[in-house]
Amino acid sequence: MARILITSAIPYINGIKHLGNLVGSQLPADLYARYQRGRGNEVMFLCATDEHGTPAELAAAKAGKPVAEYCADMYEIQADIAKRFGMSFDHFGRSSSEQNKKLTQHFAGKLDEAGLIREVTEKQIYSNADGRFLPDRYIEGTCPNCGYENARGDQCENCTKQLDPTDLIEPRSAISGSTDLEVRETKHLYLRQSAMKDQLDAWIDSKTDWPILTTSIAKKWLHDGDGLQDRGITRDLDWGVPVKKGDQDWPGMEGKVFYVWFDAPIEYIACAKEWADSTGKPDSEWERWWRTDKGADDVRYVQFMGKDNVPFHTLSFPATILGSGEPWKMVDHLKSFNYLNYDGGQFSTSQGRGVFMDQALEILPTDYWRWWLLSHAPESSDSEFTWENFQQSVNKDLADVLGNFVSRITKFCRSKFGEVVPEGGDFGERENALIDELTKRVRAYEAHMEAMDVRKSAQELRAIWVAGNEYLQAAAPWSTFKEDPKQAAAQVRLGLNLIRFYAVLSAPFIPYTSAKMLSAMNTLDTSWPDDVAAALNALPTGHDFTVPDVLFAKITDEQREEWQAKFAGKRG
Ligand code: B3M
Ligand code: ZN
Repeated sequence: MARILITSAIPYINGIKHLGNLVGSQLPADLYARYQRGRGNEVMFLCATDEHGTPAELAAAKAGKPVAEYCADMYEIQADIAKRFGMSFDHFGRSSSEQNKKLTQHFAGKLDEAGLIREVTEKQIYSNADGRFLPDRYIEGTCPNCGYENARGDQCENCTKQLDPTDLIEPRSAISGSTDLEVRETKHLYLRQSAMKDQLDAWIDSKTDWPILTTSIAKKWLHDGDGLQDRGITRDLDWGVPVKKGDQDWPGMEGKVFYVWFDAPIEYIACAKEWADSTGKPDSEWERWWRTDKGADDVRYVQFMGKDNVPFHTLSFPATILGSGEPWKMVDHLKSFNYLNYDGGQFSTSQGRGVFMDQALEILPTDYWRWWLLSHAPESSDSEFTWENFQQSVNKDLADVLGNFVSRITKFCRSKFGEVVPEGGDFGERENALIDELTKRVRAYEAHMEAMDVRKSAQELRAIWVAGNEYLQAAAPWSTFKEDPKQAAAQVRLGLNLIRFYAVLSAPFIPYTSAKMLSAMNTLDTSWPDDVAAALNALPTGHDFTVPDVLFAKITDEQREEWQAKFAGKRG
């Protein structure tokens, strides 16, 4: 039994995620976790909310809540919606946890001991009225490029030009509107990534099986321009992990916190401790996943994320871990995704454009979305959600191919033999040909799943469903029944067994439907079809079943048009 550690990029706390976020991290990670558990491997699947930094502060201010309260509320909402999307996390943690605070401070202390932190004095904008330094996005003013009056200090939303706060004409505080701003000196900590460049470069070079999308991004940051830069890891904010070295104060850093991207990946580790603590397990239980000196040397660690997160996971976080000099488990495989676009444009959280996780489930069950998103995952390039494509894929793949198969065979059996697996003759040539084809396809499906080729896995699974349909069409038990009821019974027995077989294979993609199929077939046997012929004999003659309700309703043209119109504008 292999041991597999899986993390998904941890979603920002500032609101419910859209489907583009979901398909780039949590959903494929869940697919992989479910598949590996299905194969009998030991899995630890972790995710959390990313709760620090300016996005959290701004969102809380907008919601009119203290930031800690906002995060606690939003955590519950995100945990609930992830659960309803079928995310099978072993633990869904919070980067604001006590465990993460301690571990983040611990790493900072170790990095400092190793001489990998330097202090830098910088100039930053201070607001006298607010009594605080303002991060870039807390400063607003007129864009020098297009004249837009509400440009932010980091970027103008109107013309997209990247800005420095000092570029803005008539800068003001986004918190109070005050123009009483001045430039002040402030001290920050920098992680000396440049000193670790060769070590990181060698580490990336050793990852020969990583997707090009992943390594090319890492290599670009290592070698383009002046090469890998040192990174500021502290901020002048109230909300975050207070800057300390271990449990010691850090002179001169009072009132400052670590940068959100410093503590967020550390939460992958802290989350495992949260899991152990919350379930009353000793530290050895989480350490066997994360400490190579405590059993994690035989763990395979896989990360899932969107491409914009890759630099942090290939460089900054590894620099933190390597720099600590401690035996932490490092990532073995990093699966990254391109972007999913929405109907001719981009999904956008700030503009409320596209379909968000909560809205999706208001109109259709989880598995419809899981199937479409995974079978169209933006792997080799960006991909696009359109309502036409969604309708077509649901109606064809799910309703016509899988749903129809299940409905036809169960109803036919009920009408001729009752709701019980009939006694029939032996399998003939047609059945053996099907078993051969399915064996080849299942092996291909396993290979794609192992390789995390999400789209190819979906295509293969669909082909496996199609093969059963084609068999049923050709064998036509409804015709066979007239001349040879015994042969028809054998065909039906095979068909009913195919339902269980499909339920097991399809569970990583469509877990809720898979559970319905297993329950209709009245079985708890979810064993993986290592031997396809044996798997198609799992339900014996005389085994009871029930005809399930329709598994997938087709999306009508009216529904499609209604949703298209409903989701065309901004989220309300
Ligand atoms: N929260 C960005 C994102 O949600 C960030 C990921 C952190 S992973 C440690 O895309
Ligand atoms: Zn502008």
